[in-house]
Amino acid sequence: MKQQTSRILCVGDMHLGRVPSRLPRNLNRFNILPEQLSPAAAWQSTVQTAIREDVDAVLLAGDVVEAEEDFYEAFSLLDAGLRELIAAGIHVLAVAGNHDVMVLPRLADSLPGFQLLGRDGEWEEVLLQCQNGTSLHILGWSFPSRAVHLSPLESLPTLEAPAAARIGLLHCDLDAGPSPYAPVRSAQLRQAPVDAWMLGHIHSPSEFSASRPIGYLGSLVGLDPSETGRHGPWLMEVRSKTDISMQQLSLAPLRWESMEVDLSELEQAEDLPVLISAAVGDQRERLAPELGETRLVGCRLRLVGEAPAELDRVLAAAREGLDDFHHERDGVSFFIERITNATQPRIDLLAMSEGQEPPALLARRLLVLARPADDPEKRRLVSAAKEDLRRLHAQPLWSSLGERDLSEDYLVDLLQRSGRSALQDLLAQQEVAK
Ligand SMILES: [Mn+2]
Repeated sequence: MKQQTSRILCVGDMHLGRVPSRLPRNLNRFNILPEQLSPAAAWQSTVQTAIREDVDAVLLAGDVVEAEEDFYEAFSLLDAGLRELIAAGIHVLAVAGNHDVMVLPRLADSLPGFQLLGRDGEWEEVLLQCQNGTSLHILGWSFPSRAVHLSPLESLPTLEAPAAARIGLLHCDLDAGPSPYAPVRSAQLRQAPVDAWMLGHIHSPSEFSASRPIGYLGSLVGLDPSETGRHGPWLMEVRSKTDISMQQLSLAPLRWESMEVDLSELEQAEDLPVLISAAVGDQRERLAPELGETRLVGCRLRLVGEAPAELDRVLAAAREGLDDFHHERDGVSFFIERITNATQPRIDLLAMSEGQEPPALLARRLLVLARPADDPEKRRLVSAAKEDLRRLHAQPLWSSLGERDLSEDYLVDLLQRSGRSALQDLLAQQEVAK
């Protein structure tokens, strides 16, 4: 017998009307218009996807619009998309978040087929008939005012566990302690007879568990550089009450990434732009399988490791030229939003190794470690480290480390990294003491 599956598209915080911040100044060089990157563009492609995929329902988890005042444009885009969905025979249900207390009730009153759940802060449940003859319960609660200090779960009526799956739709502040945004504890959600909770409010999407998904859908588009990674609606497939899967669709046209670039191996500062280009290219390769409908990726770079001489000068020039940076492949463009410098100064080990102070002794050992493998002094250092680590691993506390293969390469790398880190610490202490 064919498995009976209901399919629902779940949409998190859209904030229609908001323009993503920190976009590059001259977007036109990417052949992209700002409105193609907006939540409204993502909403339109969400609507098209719902129709193409012929889903049973679209659920909106609140904060659908950014501002209740001055939202005429957002309102008409929302309205147009909802009408398309309804005309295609798709159920559309929403709960209001703290941003759309007024707008959603008004829209629900004027648009038959668009259903607001849990108006005035009263829990409400509807039974959806799906295309394959199955049904689903959708349970929801809407913000009655912009601030709600009590957990909505406190007023959840006693519910029977129905035969069909029950999906909860709620805008709330999860496990955040006291909050004006409907504070809720995970335990409360788990205790309720609800098979999946789709939440709005926090913009970073959750990892959903395989059997009983509970978590945040995330913003539909990353609205600023802190909203990194994949964003988009989630396709939920309900096979039974205990078999509900979630898959996020990469429909957001704009994506933010934060990346670390290690300068330790960079011989001269002049090569910084080449290293940055290569790092962005690598990132593109990593992201390729999940770029979906992404058009533009904004990268926030953090430089780490030991910096070569003259980095500041080259970095200043690189920052000046950021507007010209452009990496484009297969229709996806990358730009650099910001570069922060978290490097440490590179140590001149040779100069440092003069003298008898602890930093000098450490610097001399690091120089020894850089010699060829057959150098007798290096061999002594490495085998002493091997003995120490063996003894350590034999102790019960460290036994979980197991029988690590203490190869020469591993040991040299470990000693170099820990030695350099200790030397940086010693030098920093000296700076403070000065
Ligand atoms: Mn919110």
